[in-house]
Amino acid sequence: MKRLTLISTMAIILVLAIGVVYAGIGVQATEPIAPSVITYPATSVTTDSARLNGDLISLGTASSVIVSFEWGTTAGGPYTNVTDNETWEQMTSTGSFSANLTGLTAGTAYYYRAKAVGHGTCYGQEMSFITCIPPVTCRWTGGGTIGDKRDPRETHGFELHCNVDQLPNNLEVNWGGNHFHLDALTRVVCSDDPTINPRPPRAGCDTIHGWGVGQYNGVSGYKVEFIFTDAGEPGRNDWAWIKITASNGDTIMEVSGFLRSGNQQAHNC
Ligand SMILES: [Ca+2]
Ligand SMILES: [Ca+2]
Repeated sequence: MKRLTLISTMAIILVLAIGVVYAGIGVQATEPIAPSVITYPATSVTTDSARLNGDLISLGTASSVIVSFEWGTTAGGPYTNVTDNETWEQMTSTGSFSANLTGLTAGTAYYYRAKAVGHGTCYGQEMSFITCIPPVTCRWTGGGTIGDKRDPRETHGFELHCNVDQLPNNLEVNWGGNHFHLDALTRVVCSDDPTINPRPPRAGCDTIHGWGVGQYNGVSGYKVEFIFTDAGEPGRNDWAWIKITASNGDTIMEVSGFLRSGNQQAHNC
């Protein structure tokens, strides 16, 4: 009887030992596996903002994974910023995710990578984008007479903005008893001509090219296109071109040249 009891006890110990071994194998089978993530190109890039995109392609062994982005202005890192807590996302299944960056500097390269934290941490490849350069915005005032003394006397005066919605936008042109009055600026482009170097530079642009509609001798429906440059002071190196056309395309007047008198002045807004 005692012998049987001893055998039974040994059998129980053996079964327990095998159980422990199997349990050990079971732990090994569920060893943690880190998630996998891909960095995608940025979208909605503006002068001061962008959207970063990523894709969680595997959760690994975790039931949920926290995704975010590391970003900065140095290629290859170190990435000095992490998308803030509000844009952190806890994902319980694979899929895409994104985060919006704001307050960025215009015309600057940014580098970023997606990050996923589950049972371990993984990173996507680095991607980059460059924020847009803002359009030049200036205000223009002045006027004068275009051409030399052989040309018919023309005078013009204006206050204009490099934005059709930024008012006022006024232009008056007088020649030979005729006059043109700008009713609305319909398009405008301001730029910085590298060959024009006003000293000192007072504005981010030295050239304004505009299109508009207005009245010729009090009658509406006429078009104007013009270019004015500011080469500093006095205004004799400032250049101007004005063309006024009827609705059928006929040229009413066109004049161009350096200023005989007056001054055209670009200002920062
Ligand atoms: Ca210039
Ligand atoms: Ca000038």
